[in-house]
Formats: sequence, structure tokens, C-alpha cells
Amino acid sequence: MESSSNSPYRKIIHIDMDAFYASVEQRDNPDYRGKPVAVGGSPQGRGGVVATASYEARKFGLRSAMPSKKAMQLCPEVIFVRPRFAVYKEVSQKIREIFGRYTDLIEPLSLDEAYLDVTHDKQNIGSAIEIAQLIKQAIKDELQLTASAGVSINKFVAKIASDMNKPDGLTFIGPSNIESFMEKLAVEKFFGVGKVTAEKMRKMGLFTGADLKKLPEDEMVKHFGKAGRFYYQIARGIDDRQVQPNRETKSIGAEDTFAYDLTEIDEMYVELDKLSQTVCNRLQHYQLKGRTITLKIKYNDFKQITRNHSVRQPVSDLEIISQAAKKLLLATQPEGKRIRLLGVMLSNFGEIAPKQKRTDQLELF
Ligand code: DCP
Ligand code: MG
Repeated sequence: MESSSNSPYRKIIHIDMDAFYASVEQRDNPDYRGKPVAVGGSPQGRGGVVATASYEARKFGLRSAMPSKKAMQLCPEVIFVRPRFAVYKEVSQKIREIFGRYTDLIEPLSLDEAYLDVTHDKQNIGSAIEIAQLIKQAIKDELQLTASAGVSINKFVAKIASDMNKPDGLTFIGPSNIESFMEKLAVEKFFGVGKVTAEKMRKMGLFTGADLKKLPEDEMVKHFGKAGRFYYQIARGIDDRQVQPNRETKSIGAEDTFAYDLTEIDEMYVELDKLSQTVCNRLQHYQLKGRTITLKIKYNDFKQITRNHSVRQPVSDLEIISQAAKKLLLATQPEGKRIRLLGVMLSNFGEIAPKQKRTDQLELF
């Protein structure tokens, strides 16, 4: 990237640690090195899932969010390790300290991932590629861990780039390459495109960025709502989102649009359990507890409602969250309705509410 300060482009780096929890465990336990390791819930316990797998374990097909039982079947010699969040948090603080040597414009996305805006870096290095190299080297020397970096002129492309040469990668996609890069990109890689939207796009004959580019903006909005406008821009390599250093996580949630409408309470419960589990994993990942549990329902006529319930003590427990979600669902009289989307969300992080602030709504539960 040009070091001249009058370049019209921003210099954005996205850094993502490699097999984060598993690499920390391999670093701290020499016996685990070079071996398949899965960090997560035990395969004996009920509902245990893999948080992450070492690269050795990935060769057997082990992945994040896979049930631990399945992981054991795929790779019987895998070493299961319980997560040590306090250690991951400490490493996370140290990598942020390393980033802080080059810029204050740091937007952490999770414990192991952050955007950096180094358009005007503190040490006047000027080259974002060089800064990314220095950061990777510092992480190696000081923490004995590897990270992958993506360097570009905006957040979206930098994030895709950091994933391209994992582990220990550094990928630069400059202004002159962005357009051809976006054209080749599969639609499911686009920011905000989940499996249902991706399927819808493929059914419309849209497989890559080049296909998306053929649709005018109003068509995109017609088919994909507000997100359509964003896809329209991003397909052209335009992403003006700023790196936001003080962005607090305000809510953590998960939602799913179903391949067919749900009509039975039992199947709705199964989905709520799954969504609650995902939310719990994310809460744990961000080390957050929330006081408000929100349920989102979209019916087959696209009507959407949300219902919420607040508790005094911040929670992150699966049982409490899934029970609250189910009670909120029951209160909407779901019998005989057709539901195409369910979502569960936690918000209101942080402090315990004072007793007198308890609302009447609590009596519902
Ligand atoms: N994580 C989790 N549950 C998930 C996904 C991730 O608990 N479903 C945790 C474990 C990961 C960490 O978050 O170590 C970082 O997530 P990444 O998606 O960055 O995955 P990794 O760092 O493990 O691997 P990669 O090398 O692909 O980045
Ligand atoms: Mg990672």
C-alpha cells in the first residue's frame, strides 16, 4: 500500500488468530503439539460442542460448533480440552496492546479478532503491509502464537483477505485488485449473507459477485430488503464503514430462517434450544452476561414481533435463556401459527439491576 499520506484510500488491517483456543492450549501443553486437539464440551456430557479444533484435527473434518460426540467419531484419537477463558482473555488483552503500538483505531470483534485503521499510524511507518508483518512478528515473539492478517482499503475486503491464507498468512488486496476479487467471490462469503439468503441467491442464478453486480440497486432492495443496498455497494468493492474503536457490544443473538414454516410447538422448542445454545457460546466467547432476553418471531406473512423479559442478575446460562425464550414464545399463543423465523437475543450487559427496579413484567415468569 502506498505510504504517501495523500493517498485517497484508507489502510485497514484485519487480524485473526489461528485456531485460537486450540493454539493457546498447544502452546501451554507441549504434549498437545502436532496432535489433533478439540477445545470445548466433553463428548460424554450432554450437548457438548467443539469451540475450536487445532489444524491437525481439522484434517479429520473437526469444526467449530460440531457436537463433541461427532468429533470423537471422526477422530477417535482427538484430545479434548476444557476451555480456559481467563487465559484467552489475557492473550486477547496482550494482542490489543500490540495493536496499540501502531494505532488507537482498533475495533475488536471478539477475543481473537480486530480491525485496525492504520491510515495514519503512530510510528509513521506508512505501509499497512509492513505494520501487519510487524504485528504478526510481535505476536510470535511475545506470545508464541500465530495470527493471520488481511490488508486492504476497507473492512469487508480486509476480513475476507485475512481468511485466505490461514494459518500464519498475510494477504494484501490493493485498490486495483478489488474489483476482480469481488467478481470472483462466492455469494455466501458476502457480509451478512447467511445460508438462507445464499440459497435464495443461487436459486436466482446469483453465484458470485459478478452475478450480483448485474442487478440494479432497486432490484437488490426489492429482493433482499435493506441489506440489498449494502450488497449492491459491496459487490462494487465499496464499504465505507469506519473502524469504531469504542464500539460496545450491545446485544448478542442468533436467528434462523427455516426451510419450511414451523407449526408445532415441539419443533419450535427444538429450534429455540439450538438458538439458545449458539447465543450461550457467543456470550462465553465475548465473556458477557445479559439481563434482557429477547425473542423474535417472523410469521409466514412476514409480520414480525419481538418480546422480551428482563432478570435482575445478568445471565449466560443455557437453561435460563432457553426457558425464558420458550415462555416468551408460549405467551404469544403460537398454536396454529406458521413461523418462518425465530431469533433469541441477549442484551443489557453488565451491572446487576437494583432491586427496586424490578418490573411487573417479571411476575409473568
Ligand atoms: N469459537 C467458539 N464457537 C464457535 C466459533 C468460535 O467458541 N462457533 C471460539 C473458539 C475459537 C475462537 O472463538 O478459537 C475464534 O474463532 P475463529 O472463528 O477465529 O476460529 P479459530 O481462531 O479457532 O480458527 P481460525 O484459524 O479459522 O481463525
Ligand atoms: Mg481465529
